[in-house]
Amino acid sequence: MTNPLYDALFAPHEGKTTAFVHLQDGSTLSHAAFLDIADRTAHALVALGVKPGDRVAVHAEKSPQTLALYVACIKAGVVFLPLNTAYTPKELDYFVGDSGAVLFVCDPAQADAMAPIAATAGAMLHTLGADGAGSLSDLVACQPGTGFAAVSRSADDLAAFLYTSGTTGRSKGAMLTQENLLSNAQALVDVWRFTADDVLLHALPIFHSHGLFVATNVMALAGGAMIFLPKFDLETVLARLPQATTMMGVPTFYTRLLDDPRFDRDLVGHMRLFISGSAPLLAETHRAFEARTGHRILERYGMTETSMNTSNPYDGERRAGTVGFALPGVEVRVCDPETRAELQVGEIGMLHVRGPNVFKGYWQMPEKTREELQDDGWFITGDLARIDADGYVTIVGRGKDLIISGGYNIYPKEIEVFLDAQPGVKESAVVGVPHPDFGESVVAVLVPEAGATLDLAAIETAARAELAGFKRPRRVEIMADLPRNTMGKVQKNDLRARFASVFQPKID
Ligand code: MCA
Ligand code: AMP
Repeated sequence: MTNPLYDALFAPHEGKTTAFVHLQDGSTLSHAAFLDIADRTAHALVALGVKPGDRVAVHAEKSPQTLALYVACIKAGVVFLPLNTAYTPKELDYFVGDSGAVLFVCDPAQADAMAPIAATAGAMLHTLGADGAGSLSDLVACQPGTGFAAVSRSADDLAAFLYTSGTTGRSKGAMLTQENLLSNAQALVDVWRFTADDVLLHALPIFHSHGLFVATNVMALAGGAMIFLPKFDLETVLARLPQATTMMGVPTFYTRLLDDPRFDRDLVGHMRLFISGSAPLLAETHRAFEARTGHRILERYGMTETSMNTSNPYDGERRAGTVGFALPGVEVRVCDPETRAELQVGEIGMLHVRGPNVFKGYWQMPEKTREELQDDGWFITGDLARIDADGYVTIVGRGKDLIISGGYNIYPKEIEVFLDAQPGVKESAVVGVPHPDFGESVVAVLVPEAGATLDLAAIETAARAELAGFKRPRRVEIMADLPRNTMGKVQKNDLRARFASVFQPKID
């Protein structure tokens, strides 16, 4: 009986009394104590009737108990589906229903709002709060501790679902197998030299690939410890860095640190490694970071569908503005976006990736899967890139209409569909423009119907009710017409250029 992911990441640490999770309140959970909670949680899942292959949708704050629920799912052969805590009930309704989740775990404070969603989807509803309390925890507390026998899984069995939005239409559930997650964790521990001596400063959310798989799976495999913070809070991060050896973050983490003069060489001289990803790290941030701290940030590149694909080297040159080389076992190539023919070294085209990290497909979307995942295993990333003669990959742009704000993906189409439905709006266009804190932020251009006066306050209220906060336009502009080319296509480049500096600080 084997469960490759559990056997590699967690089984070796059963009974180990060294620290796994350091919490913000100063307390610590050992590997053994954490795995004890995971075992109890796995027993609770079974008691609830959750079976191998079932989906468990989780909309809960970051806590050791939420992480233990993830491990319990792996051990019980259940598919873990984490959901951004910022999602509104309207957004969650789709994910819970589409995934066919049998159990929906939410925050106790939101139980009333979530009950209709669970009822419609036919899912059981349980609660788990940031403090670890809730109806699920009550059930977990009555279960036996260690001794849950890992459910046998093959490498190809599903371990997790992560929804990613699409440039058109509905969000897609990316199905990730045990092998996808395990192969990536092994490659990253190897190339980034993680060991049991490492302490990772973990301030990322755990509902995305970055915080859950890259950070947590790597630390579990290495047998190290995490300083597990509920979110990125500058004061807390500055206070805890002296106890860490490594940190992973989105570029916003690093620009926020650089904005504070207390972040200096003395504070982080002891650190082994800073890693950045999820969004482009500006070359100027890379250089400013080195000048201030003496550390060269190691930038890597990945996607929800593939986990990590490339990384700058640990020992060699960490080249600013590039995302480094293909990871061991992963192939990358650049192809013509139309013909899909492979391009020459140095040419810009669509980046394709292939390897054990590449997902199994989109849940119940065989056509979408075929569009992006070729029969020969190559996945079309939607990112435009160049590979230099020495193998460094540079992401030069996106072939997909996508905004990345503070590491969160925002699909303009989704916001446009919402805006177009607002009273008095004839049409809309949503673009991302540079933002000093979030890298990019959202500008919405609204075209009113003839004679209509738009009620922007009402639109803002509706946006708060329907869209996760990070997706809301930070700036709304009204125009009589959208710029279009002769084919009638909206010229988003024109809009991006026109509003390029709306978020830039004014220089007097
Ligand atoms: C929060 N807000 C945001 C964002 N985050 N607005 C735009 N972009 C954001 N990223 C808004 C909230 O809606 C709220 O708005 C206000 O900011 C304050 O919320 P708060 O939570 O306090 O914000 P924050 O602490 O400033 O958060 C910024 C953050 C956070 C620390 C950068 O967004 C973050 O942790 N980002 C990491 C995302 C991540 O893990 N991405 C990995 C994806 P209002 O006041 O109006 O209500 S995985 C991935 O991309 C691939 C696989 C990869 O390669 O890793
Ligand atoms: P997600 O759908 O959340 O997995 O986001 C994946 C997307 O984030 C990729 O397709 C890229 O567009 C972007 N991304 C991730 N890491 C980087 C990076 N280091 N540089 C540039 N873009 C990145």
